[in-house]
Amino acid sequence: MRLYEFGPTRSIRVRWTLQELGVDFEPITVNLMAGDHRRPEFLKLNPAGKLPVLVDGDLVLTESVAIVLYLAEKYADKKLIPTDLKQRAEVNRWLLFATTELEQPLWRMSRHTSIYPEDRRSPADVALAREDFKPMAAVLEQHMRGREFIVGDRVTVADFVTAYTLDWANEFHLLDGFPELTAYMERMYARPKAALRIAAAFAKIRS
Ligand SMILES: N[C@@H](CCC(=O)N[C@@H](CS)C(=O)NCC(=O)O)C(=O)O
Repeated sequence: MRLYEFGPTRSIRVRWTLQELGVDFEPITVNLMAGDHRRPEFLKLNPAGKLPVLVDGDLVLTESVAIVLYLAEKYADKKLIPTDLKQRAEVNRWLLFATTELEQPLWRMSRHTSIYPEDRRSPADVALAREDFKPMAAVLEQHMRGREFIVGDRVTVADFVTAYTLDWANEFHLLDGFPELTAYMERMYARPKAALRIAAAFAKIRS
């Protein structure tokens, strides 16, 4: 199994899942800063030119959430996805919540603060995205009261995806005022097989 990844990106979600599963994999760095994701060899794997990509035999899978679900189902004995239908539905619900309601404002903020060329960045959209994020974070804050994990009483892939997404929010100082989310994220990253925090992954590629 090969994981095409780059330190501080959404590939963290997949690396975290693989580490928790204890599965051997070959990590392949695709340096986004050097433009390696636009090279023809990589575009053959993912025509979208994005990370992460998982290659497992003849399966070439893109989309971080599809990959973590595939891994959880492939190694079902590790119980990173519930077998109960209603609990699985809850896992899917929170995966979609993380990637639509939480991630999208963060993605807009990242684009308008560091990804788009300076003359195309919109400070007004950054401000709007901050406002879009907060009520959705409040929904999760309320959900996490009295809970250790997002669904049920054991860890699932929804926790890895959400904790990474909250760490991304933390990079924008968006978790101030959300003590449950801050504590939950820190608890998740304190797990022995957790991936690196975004800041640490950035520091590693700069060193
Ligand atoms: N929905 C995709 C998003 C993938 C994505 O945008 N990856 C970023 C890194 S976090 C990327 O590769 N960006 C390169 C680019 O957009 O040029 C997923 O979750 O896998």
